[in-house]
Amino acid sequence: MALLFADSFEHYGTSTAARANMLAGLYATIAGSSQVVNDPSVARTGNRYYTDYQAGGTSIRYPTDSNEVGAAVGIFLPQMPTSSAGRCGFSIRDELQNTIVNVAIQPNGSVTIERTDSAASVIGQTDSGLITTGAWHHFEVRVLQDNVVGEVELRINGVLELIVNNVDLGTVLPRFWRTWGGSAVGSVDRRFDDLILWDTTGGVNNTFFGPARCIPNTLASDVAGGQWSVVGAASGAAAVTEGAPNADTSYVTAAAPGNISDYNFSELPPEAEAIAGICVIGMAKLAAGGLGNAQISIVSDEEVAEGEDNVLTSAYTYRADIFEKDPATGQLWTKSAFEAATLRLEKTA
Ligand SMILES: [Ca+2]
Ligand SMILES: [Ca+2]
Repeated sequence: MALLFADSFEHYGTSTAARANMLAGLYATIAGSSQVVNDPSVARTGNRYYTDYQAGGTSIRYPTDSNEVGAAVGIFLPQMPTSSAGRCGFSIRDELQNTIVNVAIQPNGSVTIERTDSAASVIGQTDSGLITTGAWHHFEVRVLQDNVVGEVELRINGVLELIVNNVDLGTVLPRFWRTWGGSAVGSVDRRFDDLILWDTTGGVNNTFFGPARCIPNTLASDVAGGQWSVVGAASGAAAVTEGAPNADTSYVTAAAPGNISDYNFSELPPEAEAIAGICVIGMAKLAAGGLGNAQISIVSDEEVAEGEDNVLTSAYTYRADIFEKDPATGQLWTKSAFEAATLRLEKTA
């Protein structure tokens, strides 16, 4: 595993409903007035992006215990911070949400690496003028947490801008990626799209992704013979593919362990030539008390890449599965192989 999570913010809904949905299983904290915005003219991929206000941050948990992690994200600022105290960006934090490093955009368009939330703790700074308003910039950082040989490497739009070696980055493992703004960031609007989290433990995707995109894909149609029932929609694919979860309005359901349904993906855009991996984010619950498991897998040329066997509860909960390699080849996905593959739902218990 190296690609850990990917999000284009397309399926949580918008505004306050999105905040509640994001907190149903994946994100750990959401700042009070932040939201998903539906604005295709600004979004870097799909129709939507995430925007953060205030100094409080939105965080998502790294699912692994790695001391070396990476984060890639597109950031768009409508206006620059007007003071150093209003600088903004994101953090890598530990289990207690203590900062390991901040990546902060300064009023002069430089990017600083801070060891703590104090502006006095800068351990690296790029040239000025690197970040401009009104355009998406691709930020990617690698953090090696160590209290003697800690490292931070920063790339902007795929270009190495900063590397800091042999710094004390504490004794606690990275655990969260978190949006961040200084004490005076106020109502400055920071926009995020195409968030990718990774670590260095895998055979693929264990280093910088470059200016990658998280392209949203939806289920196009049902494969005949599916054993899950469809409620509230014309097809299973339509029931589970939405711009916002609609709870018990439309869904697919299975009663018997072993029930399987397969679904076809939509075509990818022509520019999707290299595929680093597939992140499937699904929301599920038990319809009644008791026990029940469900699994999301991907089937390619009759070979199955299995996702987690999830123990469900009676609360709708988001979970994410990563499929880095085509199970038919053991290699990264190609566009044609992905488009020929199917998504499988199985009630496993
Ligand atoms: Ca998006
Ligand atoms: Ca639905």
